[in-house]
Amino acid sequence: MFHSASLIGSVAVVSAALYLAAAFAAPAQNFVDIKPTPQQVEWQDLEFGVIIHFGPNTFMDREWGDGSASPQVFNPTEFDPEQWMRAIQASGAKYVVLVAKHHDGFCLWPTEQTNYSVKSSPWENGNGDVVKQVSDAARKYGLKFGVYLSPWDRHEPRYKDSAEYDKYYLAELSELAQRYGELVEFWLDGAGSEGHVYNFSRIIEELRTYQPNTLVFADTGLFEYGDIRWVGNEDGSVPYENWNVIDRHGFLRWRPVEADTPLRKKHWFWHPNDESSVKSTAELITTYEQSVGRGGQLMLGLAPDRRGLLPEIDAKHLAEFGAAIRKRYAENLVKQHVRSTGDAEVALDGDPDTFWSAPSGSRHATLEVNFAKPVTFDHAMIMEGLNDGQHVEHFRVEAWNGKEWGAVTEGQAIGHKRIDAFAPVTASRVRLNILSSTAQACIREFQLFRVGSDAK
Ligand code: FUL
Repeated sequence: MFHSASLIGSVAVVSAALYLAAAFAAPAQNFVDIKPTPQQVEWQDLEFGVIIHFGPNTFMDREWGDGSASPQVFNPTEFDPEQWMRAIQASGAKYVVLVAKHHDGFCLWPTEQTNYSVKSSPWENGNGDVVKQVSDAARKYGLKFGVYLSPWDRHEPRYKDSAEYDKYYLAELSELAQRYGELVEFWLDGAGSEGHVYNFSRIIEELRTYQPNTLVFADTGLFEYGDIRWVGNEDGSVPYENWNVIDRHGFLRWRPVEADTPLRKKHWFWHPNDESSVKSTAELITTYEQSVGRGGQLMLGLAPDRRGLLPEIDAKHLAEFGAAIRKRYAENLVKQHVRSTGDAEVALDGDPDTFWSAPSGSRHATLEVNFAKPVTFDHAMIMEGLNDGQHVEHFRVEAWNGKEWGAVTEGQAIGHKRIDAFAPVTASRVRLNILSSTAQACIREFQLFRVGSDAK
């Protein structure tokens, strides 16, 4: 009988190697395979939210409190979050994130984890709960609610000990996750945390226990497996072609971008004599078009004052901004097109809940719109259906000049919403030319507008 110890040995080595290769091989991934969760789809449809900063800093003319402020300073005299919500609703925002604890460590709810909270303040004799009142007011006005809980804590002595602080932070988060109803977003802020180690996997697991649908916002460097990513600046602007899928260490993940910026330039908290820094309607429209209009989410920072009210001027600017956006995109010229029997009609009906799919398996497609009389337009708004992933990689809007198609605007990513501005064009045939897509394109809406003289 032929027997070779060395042959048996080599077979064993080869099988072990194959076993290890199979066990450790990462699944092959491609951009086109990555899809959003239902929660992300719903969240991206919200488009615009606000983040509210209010606390001891408001009373001390500070942006970053060092944690030494006495709780006695927190004493709003006319606290009325419903007044905030009326202004927020008028702006067109769909959700509210409240800073429940900023870097100074002061908690706006009566937490059981520390006395450094509203419990120790004179406001409502220490019996008030800002988080409760704000969440109730938001829901009353049809706005979704979320929280920001600063990891960096300049007051809490346990901050020095990572493991002890993790327990403290986890306990705070559990209270927020269990007491205030459904949270749409949890904002993890990386400021001040350089060099500190947190067990975010554990912390987020705890959050998910109580809030399976909450989306976690974080800088990709702070928490790798967040659901939403920070745009990378505080200008409220997406400065790049916006792809929803990003790569973290070779793993692709759907992680849409949120672009945050304060209503008052550079200030997240309220400061006295700062009215001139409230952004104008024109500035806010630019911000909107550079965030929502680039497939991102706009997160506008609001700051109630020492009365506990949104200053009248801030409320006025919010209302004017909301009205200006509604007016600007009220008259979709595509609605005047000559209808056909084609299935593309659903992308031209003004209804983002219906969508057109390019022919199955196609990598290139066109969507044409015909008008009985020429129309003049200077803005195009396109929405890509993202449920199956972000597919469009190169597109043009083109107009027919009687002889040939000419480019009106051109780009790469479309994503949730893309708004392009250009010099006025007059034409009776216009098309969306999808030059390249990784799988068949899905278009929810193709709209055209004549915005007028302030078109960029
Ligand atoms: C930053 C913070 O340091 C600011 O104070 C503010 O809260 C902003 C929204 O995030 O990282």
